[in-house]
Amino acid sequence: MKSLSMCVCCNTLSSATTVAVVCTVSTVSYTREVLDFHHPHQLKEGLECFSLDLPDQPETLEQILVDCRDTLKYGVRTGHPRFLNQLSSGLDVVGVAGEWLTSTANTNMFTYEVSPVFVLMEECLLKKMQSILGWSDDVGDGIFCPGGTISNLYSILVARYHFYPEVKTRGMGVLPQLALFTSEQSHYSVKKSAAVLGMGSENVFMVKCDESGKMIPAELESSIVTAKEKALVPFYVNATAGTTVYGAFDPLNAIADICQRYTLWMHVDAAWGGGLLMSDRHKMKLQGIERACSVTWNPHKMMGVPLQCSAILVKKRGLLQECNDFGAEYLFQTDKNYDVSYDTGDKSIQCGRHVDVFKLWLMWKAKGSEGFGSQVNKCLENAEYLYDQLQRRTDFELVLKNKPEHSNVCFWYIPPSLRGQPPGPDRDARLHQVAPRIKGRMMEKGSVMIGYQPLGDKVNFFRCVFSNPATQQEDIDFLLDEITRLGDI
Ligand code: ABU
Repeated sequence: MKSLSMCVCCNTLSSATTVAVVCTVSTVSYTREVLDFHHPHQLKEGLECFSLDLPDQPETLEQILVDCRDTLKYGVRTGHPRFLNQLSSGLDVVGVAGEWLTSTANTNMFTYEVSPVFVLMEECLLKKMQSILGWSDDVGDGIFCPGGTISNLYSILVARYHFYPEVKTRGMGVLPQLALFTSEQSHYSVKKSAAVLGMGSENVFMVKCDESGKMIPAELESSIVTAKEKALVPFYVNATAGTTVYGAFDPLNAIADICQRYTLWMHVDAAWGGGLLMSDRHKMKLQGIERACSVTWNPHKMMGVPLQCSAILVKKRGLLQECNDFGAEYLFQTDKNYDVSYDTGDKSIQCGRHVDVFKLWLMWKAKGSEGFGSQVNKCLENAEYLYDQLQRRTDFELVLKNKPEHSNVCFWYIPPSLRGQPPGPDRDARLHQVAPRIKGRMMEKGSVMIGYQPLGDKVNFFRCVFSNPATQQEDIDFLLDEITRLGDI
């Protein structure tokens, strides 16, 4: 089969003969860096033939091509196997083709009338994802939306509507003071959504986690009791399947038991961890997800779909529509010549909605479910390899002692000046500066990219995440050697 392949080093397309297009091309010696870093003022001032200024007169075609080349040149090569900075990475050639075709179609997801094929593809993908979650055929609904934060926001919106449908028309005055629960390691979007939806971020209870970053069910229960004692009304629990920093999986069955006991809406934020459902080896880490009332799952993370591609899945069919519909008569006429239940746009809080489904559908066709499973396995093997290497080396310290559950690996680099120094505030203060300094040097050199952050009482540490199946063990060896080189300057 003749197919296109994307060069991860220079972002160019070329023709290649392969059996199946599965993932990005990987090479061991790279001709391009991950990035060619410039400070904002340098890019704004303009570089060589590249200027951000908008002309009054049209540019030549030659200059337009230079603009395209330079846009990639001064951007970050997120498809590079050494881009380990973000949960979304990689460059899947079928996904890119899907994105191009989507732009060529240039249509809108709101009605079947203008998106007949894409609307049916969305339905087909949502059903497939629901069956992977373990939901039965007669339940389930959902919508693709712009990212995990918005998917999580939808979960709170529909949960509130489920318990208090009159809020849609009568507003906040009909509500008691509601309380939400999420782990202290969960994504900040839960607090943000509570603020956006007028519930107040202070009414989000941050439930304590164990040392590996998992929510402690007993702490959840005692937070619920505390909220009730303060005359708040608990209604929503967010459990996380794959936390952003540690990649931890909350104990979903234990949380579901508590939600059942207190009649609370259980949402699972599987934006990051949902991809593991595609792997027979790893899907058991999400046991209990079938009991959730709603789930966020971002195929643009672990499944390598080009940004953006995020789904909110809701178990109660019809709830999204009831919660959000306003039946604008210029768009959602009820006397159309087809089954208007396929005008799915009124389920959304948006009007116009980008087509995010085609690239995922096309990739699923090209890889099959098993292909996604292999990609996930490869990324988690990379994480294990990094974990093993870190254990062997004396110049690094793991943040978590146990084998990673997801592809997140967190660690400190200990520069020679700190080796042998006893633990304490002085060492912590100095260690806190190490990761940002090395990261700065990394970016200026452009050789590799990896994230860092403090967390709880832990000073800045590196977080390496693998979601690009093109990353090889050589890249991981390079990462550690490069940190050592840059850290010892
Ligand atoms: N929660 C959005 C993705 C965060 C990250 O890439 O690290």
